[in-house]
Amino acid sequence: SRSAATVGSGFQGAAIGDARRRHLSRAMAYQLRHGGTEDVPADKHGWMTFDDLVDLLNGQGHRTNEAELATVAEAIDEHRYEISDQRIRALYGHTRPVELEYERVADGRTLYHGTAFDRLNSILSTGVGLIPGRRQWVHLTSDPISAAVTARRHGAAVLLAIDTRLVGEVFAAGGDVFLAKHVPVEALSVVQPLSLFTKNIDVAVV
Ligand code: HQG
Repeated sequence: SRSAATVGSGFQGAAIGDARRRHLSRAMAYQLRHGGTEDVPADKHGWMTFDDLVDLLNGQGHRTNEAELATVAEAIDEHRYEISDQRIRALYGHTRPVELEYERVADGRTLYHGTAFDRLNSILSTGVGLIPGRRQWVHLTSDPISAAVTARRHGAAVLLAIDTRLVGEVFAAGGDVFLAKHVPVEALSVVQPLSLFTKNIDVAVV
């Protein structure tokens, strides 16, 4: 991936602590997905200039700069952002409408979605399935562990598996994140957490 120096000001990706990185990434994601102002806009494709994002974040007291934000956005396990031409955008998670072209996947893979136990009735029993809510898309992942981590933000966690053969269209958003406009109930099943580890248990027993 591109080095921070290509967008920055000679700050060559200096070390940044994990806590600071997570803190900044959360603040960046918030602005790029939901925030911005009339003075500091994102365009219809979701792009914001680094200058504008730095101004926004510094206005909130983050004391950052373009090079530090680029370092955060390009960290090895960070897939939330895209950088191009002195601009940055979030790749998923938007509440505002944004024109972003995703690659469709249609290989019938199993994906996961973590949710809260107290939402199951609304998701399954009412027959609604998974809907985007405030966001533009339903967010799915190929990684059951990261789905479980997401679920914990909402309360007592439940892990759902999705048979994507039964979902209209699924798109890859980067990293292990996938998007759909709707996931029908037929495509959903509740995963018993232990089943994720069955292979390991088998190995241990043998
Ligand atoms: C739930 C993180 C009731 C849905 C993650 C979820 C993700 C329903 C909540 C990304 C429902 C929406 C997005 C229905 C769906 N009835 N509840 N019919 N259908 N829901 O925060 O997926 O770390 O908007 O289960 O990894 O939790 O920020 O979506 O609980 O990719 O980069 O409605 O955010 O990525 O919650 O998270 P959210 P999410 P980052």
